[in-house]
Amino acid sequence: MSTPSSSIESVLVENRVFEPSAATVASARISGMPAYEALCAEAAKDPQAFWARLARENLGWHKPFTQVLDDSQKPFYKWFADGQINASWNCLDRHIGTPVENKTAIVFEADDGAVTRVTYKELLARVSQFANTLKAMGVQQGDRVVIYMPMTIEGVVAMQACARIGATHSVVFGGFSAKALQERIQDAGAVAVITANYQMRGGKELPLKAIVDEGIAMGGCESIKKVIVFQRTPTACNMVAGRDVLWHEAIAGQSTECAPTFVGAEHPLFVLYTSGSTGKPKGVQHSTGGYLLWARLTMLWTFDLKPEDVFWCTADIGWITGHTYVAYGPLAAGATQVVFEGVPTYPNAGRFWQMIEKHKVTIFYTAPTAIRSLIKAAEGDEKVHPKNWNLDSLRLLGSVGEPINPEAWMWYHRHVGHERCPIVDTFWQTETGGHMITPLPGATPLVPGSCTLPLPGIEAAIVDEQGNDVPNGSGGILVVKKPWPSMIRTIWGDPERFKKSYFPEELKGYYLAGDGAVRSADRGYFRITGRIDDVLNVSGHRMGTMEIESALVAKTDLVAEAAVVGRPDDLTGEAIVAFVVLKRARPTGDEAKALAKELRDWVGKEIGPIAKPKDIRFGDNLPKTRSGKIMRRLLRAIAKGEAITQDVSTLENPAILEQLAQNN
Ligand code: 6R9
Repeated sequence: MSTPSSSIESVLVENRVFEPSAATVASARISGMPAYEALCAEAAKDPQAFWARLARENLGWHKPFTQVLDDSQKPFYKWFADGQINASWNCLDRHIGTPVENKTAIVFEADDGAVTRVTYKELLARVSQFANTLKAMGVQQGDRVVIYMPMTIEGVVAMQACARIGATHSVVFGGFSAKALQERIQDAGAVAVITANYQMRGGKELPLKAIVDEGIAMGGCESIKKVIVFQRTPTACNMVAGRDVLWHEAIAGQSTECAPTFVGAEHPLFVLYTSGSTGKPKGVQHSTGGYLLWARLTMLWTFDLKPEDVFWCTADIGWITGHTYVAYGPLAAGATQVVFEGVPTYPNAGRFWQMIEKHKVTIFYTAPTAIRSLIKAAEGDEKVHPKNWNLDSLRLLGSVGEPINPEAWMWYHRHVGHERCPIVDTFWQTETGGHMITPLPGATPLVPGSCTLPLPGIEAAIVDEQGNDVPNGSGGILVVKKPWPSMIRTIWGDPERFKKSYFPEELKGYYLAGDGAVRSADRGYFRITGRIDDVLNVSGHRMGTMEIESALVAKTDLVAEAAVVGRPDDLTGEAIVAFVVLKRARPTGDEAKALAKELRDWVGKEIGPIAKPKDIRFGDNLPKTRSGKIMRRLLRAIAKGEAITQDVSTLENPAILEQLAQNN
């Protein structure tokens, strides 16, 4: 862990401030800064009473909780532990008998533009029927189920059905490789996989089931008893007799009514794997009660959701954003939401704008990397500029996944929001379950590139390496000082790693986010300066450098040693650069090019295409200290193309720097 340098301040001076309009303030649930401050004061005065009030007002409890926070085994905090609840009941059944029951829950737009709608009532029937199917196959409360699905209504149904019967789902992003899938199945000890034969992305039919077969065939997946295959496209796929069943055949004859299984509030709703600073991804375990409270409440607070809104979060259900703001939050809040199967650039880079017009989207939530690539496309081709579509339905924009640079923020504000829509730059993580630091549209004055202030009840702070507060204006380590209901409960199967990763001893028991941050001197606004561990953020996706290094050295016939670092990239935020020492002479020219391609493809196979290094450089060796430690700060400078001005006196082999700095 290292403290980010405070020189960062100089490049981050941003003086533009955008106040919320009087009309937005007037209609907002949290209306004006005094209302925000009042909630913060309520939370500070008596946190337990604050959270208890919100949990009672926002969720339906089968058995009410009497205990709010149990911190007797910190950092293994428990919330509302003696309460009983079901997440699917809170997303679906609760709306039955209210005006929401016949409201559209999901507007699904397929890759080819075909649109399907389901109401809340219909969604409940589909979830119940699939829940009965899972039960009939022997899936029980507490079992883990891996979901490897495209963005579809069925993807959401699969998650909700697991929640309904108390099974813990673990969604694996459809872009992950067979190997990555196998590791997750093994780690979770899953009893079933729910997948599709193929997925459609950008007009291409891509296999999913074949990857499941490959992953299971790699071994160690004996826990898997059933594979359920949703037939997304007419193309047939391999089916293993006795193990595999087609979704539509399996659900036939199952009742569309299924009583929800009420579970303790701490029951693990899901495990979602994310990259950390070691080679092995962490299974982030979330609770049912605390998680769902925050999923619903942040829909109401951050997005100030109104009954007539059409909400669209573009994230895939394979990421936390797709869990909280597709599969759970919008449904728990009774919203109409758009679910999109495809990619932003197909059939052209105007797809998002076209869909906003077509579905009259009012709240649009996407990632800076998507915005930056659409800016580039619009600047290169007038025809895909958002001005070609009617975006008047929009009232609120959101950003998530990585810092949004002020230029991209301004473009989003002007060309998508028409200087009328507030932008909520939401900082949060897989581990936090939902938004942590974010503007509120009807209260917070906006500063481009800043996620502004913590939500009420979230005690975010910036500290030094001993856990002491640093003054506004100086950079430091982002922590959260008090537990909150939707926080990570543990790392699946590895409580020790949970403690070490998130509650290191030197930080006074604070939650360590893993990001650096700085607060502005004037307003105390937070600005995230990037990860302080060995985690990269590539197009809003977390990638561990160690994970990529492990994948590279797993190519044992070729690679002797590898070091991976990040380099700033205009489009993807960070780009992956790998320095590789081969078991043969250092290649140059065409040979180097061919080998770099081979290694890139290898990493794509080992982890997934998102982990492929952009740049691979071969060296006779890596820069190391006399004790043999790879000097990553030097590699980072080389990757950026910077001259080495740092102290290299501890370096064993200084000549290597020049060699690595040359492009192969
Ligand atoms: C929700 C999500 C978490 C990491 C996080 C940070 C970065 C997310 C951000 C942001 C600056 C924002 N991050 N939102 N950085 N501003 N608004 O993305 O979860 O995939 O776990 O990534 O993403 O570095 O630590 P996850």
